[in-house]
Amino acid sequence: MTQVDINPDRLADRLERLGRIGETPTGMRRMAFTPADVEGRAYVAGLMREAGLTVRTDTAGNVIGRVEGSVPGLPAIGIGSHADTVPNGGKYDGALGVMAAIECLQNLKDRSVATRHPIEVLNFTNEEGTSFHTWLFGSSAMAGALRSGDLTAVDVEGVSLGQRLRDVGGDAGRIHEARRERGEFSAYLELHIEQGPVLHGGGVAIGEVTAITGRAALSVCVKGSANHAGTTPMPNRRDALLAASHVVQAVNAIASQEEICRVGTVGIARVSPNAENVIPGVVDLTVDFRDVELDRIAEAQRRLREVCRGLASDRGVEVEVLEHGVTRPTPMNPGLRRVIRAAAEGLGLEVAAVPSGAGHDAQSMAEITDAGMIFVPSVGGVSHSPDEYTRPEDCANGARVLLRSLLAVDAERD
Ligand code: HGY
Ligand code: MN
Ligand code: MN
Repeated sequence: MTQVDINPDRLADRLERLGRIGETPTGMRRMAFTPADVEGRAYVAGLMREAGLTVRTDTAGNVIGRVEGSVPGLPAIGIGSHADTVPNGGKYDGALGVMAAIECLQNLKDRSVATRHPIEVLNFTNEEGTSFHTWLFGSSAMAGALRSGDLTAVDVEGVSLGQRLRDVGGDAGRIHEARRERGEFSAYLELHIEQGPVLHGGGVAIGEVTAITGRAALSVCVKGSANHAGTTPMPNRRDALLAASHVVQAVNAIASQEEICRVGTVGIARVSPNAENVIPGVVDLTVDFRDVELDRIAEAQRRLREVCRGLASDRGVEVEVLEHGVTRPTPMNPGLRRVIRAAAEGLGLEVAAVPSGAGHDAQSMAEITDAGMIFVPSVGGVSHSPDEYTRPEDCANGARVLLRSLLAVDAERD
């Protein structure tokens, strides 16, 4: 078999070029459906074509590059990730998985190596869920796992996700056409930065992911009474932000003190009317609970609702808790974990089994095929920040393990 490797310099250069699309002084702002996202998609599609792939965009806006296999009728092997970022995010989250997947196919093409299976490189839409509470959007659509409200969710400008989809070549009216059936893929592999401290802290080169966390995404709306900050006596106030501050404390305590679930975060707080001389009338919060046990996520939600009921009666405010979606914890396929471990060891790289505290498109793909994930170290465990960094040699190691895993899966399956 022709010795196939990746080109580390080309991978690093292309990651850097993608990292300049949507780059701002405060970090990456290539959020889904923005002009930067559209530009990033065009760059990715061009590289897919250069790697000899036939490129299409499905009705969920997923950019899909495909090359046929040498054995007719085999299901595809999918590899990929996402190119959208969180606001003020980093250059590696998602981007590494997409760029490395293309790098693998570029090398197969350059060395005229044909795989038995068709290969599909997948760049999923709106993995981060920015603006719409709905994460893993494109991969959920592919897996037939969209939630009822996903397309009608509106952003702060009142524009629905369905309308934004048109900006990236999708079509909400035909979203069902993005669905792929079980059996269309033989396996899905995703390379991703760990986004946590384990690998870098332990000096370990590769992570083979054991399972991906579950998550509940909620919003809490606290309604009090807007009033004059100067003339309203303290006892007469229905201060929505004061009440909301107790919700923020409770979300933190549910995870850090009561240890009901592993982590709890309030990421967004919108105050209305948000004026320095007006007592806040309405506050909208987002709540993100995560754990590898679904019942602990459910218990965290129950506890939050209990706290909110207490606040409503004690502070004379209205509190509404809305669940946007619950994503189940997802174990990675044991056979693919073995393939990834063997690929890393075959390259002389130390490998550790690690859970994922972040969500990934692989957990959608696990609904319709066997899914496996490869992690590489995040320096200092930092992610979703402009300080997110993974060393070029670690990016190259990850891409090499992805390529070897892809070839192993191609050789041994079907
Ligand atoms: O939020 C997450 O875990 C992922 O980065 N979308
Ligand atoms: Mn990601
Ligand atoms: Mn992310």
